Amino acid sequence: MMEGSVAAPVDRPIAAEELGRVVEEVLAATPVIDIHTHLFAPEFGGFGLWGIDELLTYHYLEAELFRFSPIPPEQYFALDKTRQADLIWKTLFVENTPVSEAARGVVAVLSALGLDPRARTLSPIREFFQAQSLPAYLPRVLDLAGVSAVVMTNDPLDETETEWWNRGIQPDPRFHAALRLDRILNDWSAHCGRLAAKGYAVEADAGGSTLAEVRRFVTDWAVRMKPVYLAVSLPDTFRFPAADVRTKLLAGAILPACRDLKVPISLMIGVRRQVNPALRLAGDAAGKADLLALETLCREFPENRFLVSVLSRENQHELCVYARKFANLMPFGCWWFLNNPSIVEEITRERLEMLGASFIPQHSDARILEQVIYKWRNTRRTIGPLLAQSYRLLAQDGRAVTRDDVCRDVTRLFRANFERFTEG
Ligand code: FIX
Ligand code: ZN
Repeated sequence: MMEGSVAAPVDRPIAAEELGRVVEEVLAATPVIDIHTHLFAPEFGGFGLWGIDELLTYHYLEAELFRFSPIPPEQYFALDKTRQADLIWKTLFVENTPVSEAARGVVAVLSALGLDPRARTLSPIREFFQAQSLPAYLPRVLDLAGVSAVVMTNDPLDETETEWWNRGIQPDPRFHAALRLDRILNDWSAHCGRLAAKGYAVEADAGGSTLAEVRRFVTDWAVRMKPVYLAVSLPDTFRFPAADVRTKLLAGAILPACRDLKVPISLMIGVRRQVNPALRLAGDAAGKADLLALETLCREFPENRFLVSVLSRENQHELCVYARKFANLMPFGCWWFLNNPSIVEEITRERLEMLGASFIPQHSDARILEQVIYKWRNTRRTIGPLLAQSYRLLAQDGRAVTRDDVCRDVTRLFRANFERFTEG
């Protein structure tokens, strides 16, 4: 509660001039479910990234480094993590002003942790992080971010990750699994041999018993991971149906497995992987997708639920239109290159106008633990005024809102829509 403010009675209509403050208070007081991240529960050991060197070598900042520094990518990637972070700090934060979204995010994290974002070198900042112990530090970071639960990205064909699962670890209950299918659905020819080697009778052309066996593989991993959804990122060229293995596997194995498991599938559509391979993780880009594929999937598979994010700004409005047509479609997030206030504003306004509070506004996509602090601060700061403006228009049209209304809507947007869409 902000100093000096008196909470309005929950059933009293909120005066127009108070709406901004009440929405801000409710957003600040409502812990969110972060439905897509690359974070790992602490039980995964070193898999979970945190601290200043990881924050600075985030691939968003690496891409920005190469715009300011003449260092060739291969020379940069040959440096050790500490040297890489030193170079990014010097280039983006000392020699230049950190005005980009990702650079300002690091400043926000350091300030939230009581550290000096104008430090000339990283030594004092590194000392702080070296003094942290994860069991006490992790809840502090999640509390600072106002995050109560996190969904991970878990790849059953990543040998280092599966080693941890095979040890029978039980992830911290705040961390939920999402079973990621990119290698199967986007690169079957390169990975079908690995399933065969694990005893699944699959074939390169997806013939024979492949569909049943892929379904068995997914089910076997779902028993271990207990995923809240299955997930795949898809290129801008994604078509459905198409005369390809992906169509066979999606229609004949993955969607049936989702129905068996009673979980949605998350489709993240529009990524152009490795347009510049020299930049490694920073080498991906975005492309406008043909969402006719999504229309076909939602219509032809009414028993399946589709949790969908699209990477192209140009696809956002049609995603809203499709969400009006299909109740088994849940739009979520302002993904990756869209997670900037100017675009989050545009996307969220059109979603509120076309869908009311029946969508999931944001996810962090955080790769490093402390990123949730700035990504969720930005989300609250950007979306709060949009929600207040919706209420202002509603009041002008004859229906004022109460604090109860605001609490209900914020809970639905940042928690309940996801909980309901993923319940079995
Ligand atoms: O496919 C994905 O999950 C993307 O979010 C990532 O590949 C991407 O690197 C990312 O982290 C974007 O924020
Ligand atoms: Zn992601």
